[in-house]
Amino acid sequence: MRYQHILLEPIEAGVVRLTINRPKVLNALNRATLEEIDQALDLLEANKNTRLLLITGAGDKAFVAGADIEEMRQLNSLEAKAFSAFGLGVLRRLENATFPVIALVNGFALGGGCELAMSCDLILASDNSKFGQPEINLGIPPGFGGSQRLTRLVGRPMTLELLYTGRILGAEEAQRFGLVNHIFPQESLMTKGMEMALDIVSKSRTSLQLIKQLVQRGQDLPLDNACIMESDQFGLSFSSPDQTEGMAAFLEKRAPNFN
Ligand code: DAK
Repeated sequence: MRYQHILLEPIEAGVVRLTINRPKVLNALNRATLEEIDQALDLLEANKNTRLLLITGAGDKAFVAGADIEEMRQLNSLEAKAFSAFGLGVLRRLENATFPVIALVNGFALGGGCELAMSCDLILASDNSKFGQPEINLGIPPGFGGSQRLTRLVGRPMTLELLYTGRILGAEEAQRFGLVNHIFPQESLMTKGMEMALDIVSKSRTSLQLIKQLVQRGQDLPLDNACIMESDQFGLSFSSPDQTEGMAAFLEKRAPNFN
C-alpha cells in the first residue's frame, strides 16, 4: 500500500509505527491524511499479526498541530459537519481497535492533534511536547471530540478553562492533569515507547483485548452495568488458553508463555 501523508512501518513483534508525515505543516491533518489513517486501520485490523500500534509525528517539532486550517477554512457548514464526522469516526476506530494504541507525542499536539492523542490508549510525551485545544482562537469549537474526551480525562472545570482560553499546556502540566502517562527526553521517546510496547505485547493478547473493551465501553455505562460486563468478560477469559497457561505458569513458578 502506498501512502502520501503517513508512514506505516512494522517494527518488531507485531508492533507497528504509524507516522503522520506532513512536517512542513507540522503534520496538520487534512482529509487525505485522515483517509490514509482509516485505510491503514483496515489493513492493521485485517492482519492477525498486528499486536500494537504506535502513532507519532514526523520531525522533531510536532506530533500533529491540528486539523489543516488551510483546507478547513474553505468548508461550508455541511462540509464541515461531514469532515468532523469523518475525523470522529477515524478516532473512534483507534479507541475500538482490537490492539493497544500508544501515542508518542513528540512536540505540538494541538486541536485535532490533541484529540488524536486522546483517542490513543496511552500517551507518552517528549519533554518539549505541548498540548491544547486552541480552536477558540479560530472562531470554532473543537470538532474531533475534544470537548468530550478532555472532559472525561481531566474533568469539567479544567476542560472549560482550556477550551475557553485556548491555553497550551507543557508536558509536565499535561501530566499533572492526567493527560500524559510518562514524559521522556525527546531523543529517547521512541526507544522508551518501544520498550513499553514490547512489554505490553509479551502479555496475554486475549486479556489485552478484553481489558481494552472493558475500559473503553465501561466508562460510558452506569457502574452496575459496567461491572456486569466485567464479570462476563472475566468468565469468558476462563475459556482461553492464556488463562490456563497464565495460572499454570504461576503455580509452576515460571514465566508464562502466551501465544
Ligand atoms: N494547519 C495548517 N497549517 C499549519 C497548521 C495547521 N493546523 N499548524 C501549522 N501549520 C503550518 C504553518 O502555516 C506554517 O506553514 P508555512 O507558513 O511555513 O507555509 C508551518 O506549518 C509552520 O508553522 P509556524 O510557522 O506557525 O510554526 P511556529 O513554530 O511559529 O508555530 C504553532 C507553531 C503550532 C504554535 C503554530 O503553527 C500554530 O499555532 N498552529 C496552529 C495550531 C492550531 O490552531 N491548531 C488547531 C487547529 S484547529 C471541525 C473539525 C476539526 C476541528 C475543528 C472543527 N469541524 C469540521 C467542525 C479541529 C480543529 C483544529 O484542529
